[in-house]
Amino acid sequence: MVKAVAVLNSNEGVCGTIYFAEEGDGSTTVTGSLSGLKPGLHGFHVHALGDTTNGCMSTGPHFNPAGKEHGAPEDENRHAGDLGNVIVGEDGMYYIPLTGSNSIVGRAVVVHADPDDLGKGGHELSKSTGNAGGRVACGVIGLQG
Ligand SMILES: [Cu+2]
Ligand SMILES: [Zn+2]
Repeated sequence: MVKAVAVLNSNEGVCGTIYFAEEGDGSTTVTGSLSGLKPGLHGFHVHALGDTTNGCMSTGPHFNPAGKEHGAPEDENRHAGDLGNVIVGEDGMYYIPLTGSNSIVGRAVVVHADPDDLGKGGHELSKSTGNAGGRVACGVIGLQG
């Protein structure tokens, strides 16, 4: 099993720790906790760059090695980094590798102010970002022993 972790911080009082564990079948379990978020759904993505020199703004767009449109985690046409929405207290399983050429290690996990419409909201940003609003907290994904 390969494990990774991201410690999320923000200037807005949101913080948390997200754990990734890749199993032998290639699925990755995402667990962890976030505090300081307003109740409801919040867009939750892996962004392409592990660069937080300008806070969450410098983490780039959604991680998208296959050049697809934004979508839901269960969609065929989706960014690899599309993890949907985080509901505080709920853990999920995804296909996001921690090894190989499409590894998310060294990239950033970002939580947003608003719900991700999963590409179906009809907004001009739906097909690129899910119109999930501001980037309220983020953290670089690093390997964990
Ligand atoms: Cu995002
Ligand atoms: Zn996306």
